[in-house]
Amino acid sequence: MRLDLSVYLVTDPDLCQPYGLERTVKEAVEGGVSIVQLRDKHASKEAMVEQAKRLKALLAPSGVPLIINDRLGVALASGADGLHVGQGDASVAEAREALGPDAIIGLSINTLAQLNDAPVERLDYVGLGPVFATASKQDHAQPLGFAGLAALVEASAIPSVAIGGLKTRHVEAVKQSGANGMAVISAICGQASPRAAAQDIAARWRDAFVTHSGGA
Ligand code: TZP
Ligand code: MG
Repeated sequence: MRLDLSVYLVTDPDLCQPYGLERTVKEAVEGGVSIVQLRDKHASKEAMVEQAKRLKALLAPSGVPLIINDRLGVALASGADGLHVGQGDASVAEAREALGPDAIIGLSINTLAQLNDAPVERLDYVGLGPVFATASKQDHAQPLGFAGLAALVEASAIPSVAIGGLKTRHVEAVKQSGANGMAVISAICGQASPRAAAQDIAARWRDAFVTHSGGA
């Protein structure tokens, strides 16, 4: 299965409240989200495994992969398609060993040094950010801006997805940076219509004209 990072939905249990997690994800996928990450900093392992199984079942007909944030044990127990880890989380080597060669594994990157240290041979993609400051992540690193994003995209040997404060109006600039996709929480979660928001991002991504020669 080809990895499509173009419209990458990261969920947040609070921000997805208005419609609930499952309806938000269902509508967002109908709108054109290409990959979903279940992110929950506070749920117990058991609750997150159950949530992941429900999302996995909901996503199955669409073929959209489900990625688990941080928790290798949850990814293993739920049959999710992969894991996304941050700099301080489970090691990529351990995750690859446990999840096997077909799992989708991503790593968050904020600096060139982190990118240079990344075990890219064990990774499928890197998440580059935050592009902008955002209220959706408490402890986020220094924002990169589009110039910083483009420099990291250029330096990355593997596909990348931009994240952090990105809204529908940023789609063209993100695509122009050479990134393979745009990851969002609040531009979809909590919007009046998650379906319409996802549709808008997906259509703009598809139609955006860019002058770069293409990312990894
Ligand atoms: N990692 C870096 S920024 C961020 C994460 C999980 C939050 C992105 O949320 P939003 O609402 O799209 O800014
Ligand atoms: Mg993390």
